[in-house]
Amino acid sequence: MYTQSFNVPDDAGDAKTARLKAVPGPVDAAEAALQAHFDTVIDADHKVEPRDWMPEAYRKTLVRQISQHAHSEIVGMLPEGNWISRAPSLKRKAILIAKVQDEGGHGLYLYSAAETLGTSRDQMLDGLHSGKAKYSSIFNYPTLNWADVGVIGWLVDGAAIMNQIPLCRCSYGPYARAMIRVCKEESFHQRQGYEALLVMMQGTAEQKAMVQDAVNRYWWKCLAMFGPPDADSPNSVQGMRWGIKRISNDDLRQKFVDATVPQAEVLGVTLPDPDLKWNEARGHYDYGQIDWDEFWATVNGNGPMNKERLATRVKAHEQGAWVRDAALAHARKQQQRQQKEAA
Ligand code: BYC
Repeated sequence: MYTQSFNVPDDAGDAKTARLKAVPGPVDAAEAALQAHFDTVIDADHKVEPRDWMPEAYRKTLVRQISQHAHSEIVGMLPEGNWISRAPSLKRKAILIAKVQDEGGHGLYLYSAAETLGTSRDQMLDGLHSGKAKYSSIFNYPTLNWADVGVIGWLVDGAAIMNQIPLCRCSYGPYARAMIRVCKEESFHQRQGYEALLVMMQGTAEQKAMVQDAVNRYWWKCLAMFGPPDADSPNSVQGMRWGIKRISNDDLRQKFVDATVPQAEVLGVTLPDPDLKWNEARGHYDYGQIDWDEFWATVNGNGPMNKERLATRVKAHEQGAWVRDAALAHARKQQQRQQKEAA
């Protein structure tokens, strides 16, 4: 369904991309040589590695984006995790456990990638738990029925893959390499969600209505996942210049709409947008207005589930303290033993 084939070349000649790439150069002469080498690496599409010099703003942008991404993965475990004990069959339960566990793994790869930039995991988690750090808006909505689990796989993971495949070519090596593995696993997540919905759509009228209801509630929130419109996206200029972002928020959103409409048709659901129609001249689907006020309210902590999600995360972290302490004590013991043996 969604594969690496979505990884299209950058639209370098496009006027919008050229505008997004126009960022100021270094401020003083001392930095100029380092900056020039860094620019050569970026322009040649080579990777920047942790040992390399990088502009402070590049480091900061990466820490911001990668840590937000990591937080999204682990907060993203919660809405679906709620359904593990209520999955309708052993098969669905096993699939869901595997998926939720994968999301935890994605969070760990991403925290590790961010740590290579000199930020500790404790600092990042403090940011999340104190409510200062962002995570994806989509996880602040409730999962009301079993169809929501399928729709999260189909649409939420589908939107995530669309956003994340270009990140496999991100200029920062550790992030790009983490994303390759993440995308392979997300592809399975998306397919399992779609397959679960296909089965429900062959079921009773009530099951079909559950799927349609879940699609109605999640569709617009998934479109907002790609971030604000390009014109209102303060970080895109830097992100695009540095090869962190490869495709703009609006372009990815459009790709997602274009890919999803035929899938909805096969599934037999209606996407809840009266303005959704094929535009022959553009070669894309037109779609209606996203409620950006609602999006920002959610991003700023006032969505329906923000407080509950954060409280659950903080509780899990506190209750896991003994595991971290035990692991550290074990590591210390092992180190002492090795030192004794070496002496
Ligand atoms: N939610 O200038 P912009 C998953 C913020 S997990 C919340 O366009 P940028 C999954 C943005 O951070 C999927 N906040 O920013 C897991 C910025 O605020 P700050 C997570 C959002 O960085 C489990 C401000 O709005 N994926 O798939 O250039 C189960 C202005 O935005 C959102 C990633 O994290 C949002 N939706 O572009 C199932 C991918 N959108 O930081 C599934 C990596 C925007 O200036 N991240 N904001 O205070 C990215 O690709 C980019 O960071 C974004 C935003 C496209 C999200």
